[in-house]
Amino acid sequence: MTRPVLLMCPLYEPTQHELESSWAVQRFYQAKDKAALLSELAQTCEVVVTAGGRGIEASVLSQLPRLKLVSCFGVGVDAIDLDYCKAHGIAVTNTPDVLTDDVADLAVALMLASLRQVVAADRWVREGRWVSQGGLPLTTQVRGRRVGIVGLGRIGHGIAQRCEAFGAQIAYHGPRRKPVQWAYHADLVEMASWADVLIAACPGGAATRGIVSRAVLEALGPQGHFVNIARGSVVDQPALVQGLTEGRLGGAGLDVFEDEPCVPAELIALPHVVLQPHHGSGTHDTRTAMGRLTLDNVTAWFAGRPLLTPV
Ligand code: 8YV
Repeated sequence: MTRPVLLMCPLYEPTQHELESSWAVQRFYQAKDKAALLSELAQTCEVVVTAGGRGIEASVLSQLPRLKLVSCFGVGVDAIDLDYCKAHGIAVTNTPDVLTDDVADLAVALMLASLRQVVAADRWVREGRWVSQGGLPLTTQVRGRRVGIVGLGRIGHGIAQRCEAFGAQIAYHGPRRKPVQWAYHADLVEMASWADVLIAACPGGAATRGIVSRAVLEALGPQGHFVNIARGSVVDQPALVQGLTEGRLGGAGLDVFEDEPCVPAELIALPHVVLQPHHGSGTHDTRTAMGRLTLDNVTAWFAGRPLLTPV
């Protein structure tokens, strides 16, 4: 109970409860005087816990000269200043694997929702249009569609397997070819020209910022659908909004945005876009498993044992 832990943001409630029962947790996000809290912890705080969306920036890290571990509740560590951590010998852990299935499931759900207009069809029934106007205008089949996956990591791989089960054709883009049966495209514009559906599943951060560019979206074209379960930063969001508004892109299913939780009003107004509040990993099962890993990494560090999932 004596070891201090700085908590950057609220966590899944049972995880936070266990963290706060085990260690002397200080809630950064509720501190009125953040500078005073950091200076109080400067000589004692060795562990920070944060989440994927919040991360931790160099201006906070630099106030904690004794820091040894940042344990992240989430697989994406793009909001953590990894360069600073590396340069100062601070270990970073995340929660890979345990969320792969849920995030891949949501990607496929968004693809189906976009192609089959699941959300618009729900509105059609609720608004009485089935009675007044008849059936929904016809939609697009998944079987046989060409699905291009941006980033064939664990989650991208899970998406590819699921799409294959739906009878889609699969290709992928990433920094390097992998030993898989699916077609590799080194050029993302080229893959987007081939694809009917483009699914972003790559990590966020500087290396992928804006890779789904205006040119990529143009190549996907007016019949194309874009799905994003990665990070808002990987797509040129103004170009995405413009493409969807002007009918130069067919549809989209989006779980992540540039400036969460703010979603551009233009996207909210578009009936053929399916929007989700960044909850790819948002099931009790997965959040419980993510919490377990986050806590076990902290415990391991305090006990002097090897970290479970170092980045
Ligand atoms: C969030 C995610 O971390 O794992 C990631 O990278 O984007 C999510 O799982 C989650 O919302 C917890 O904040």
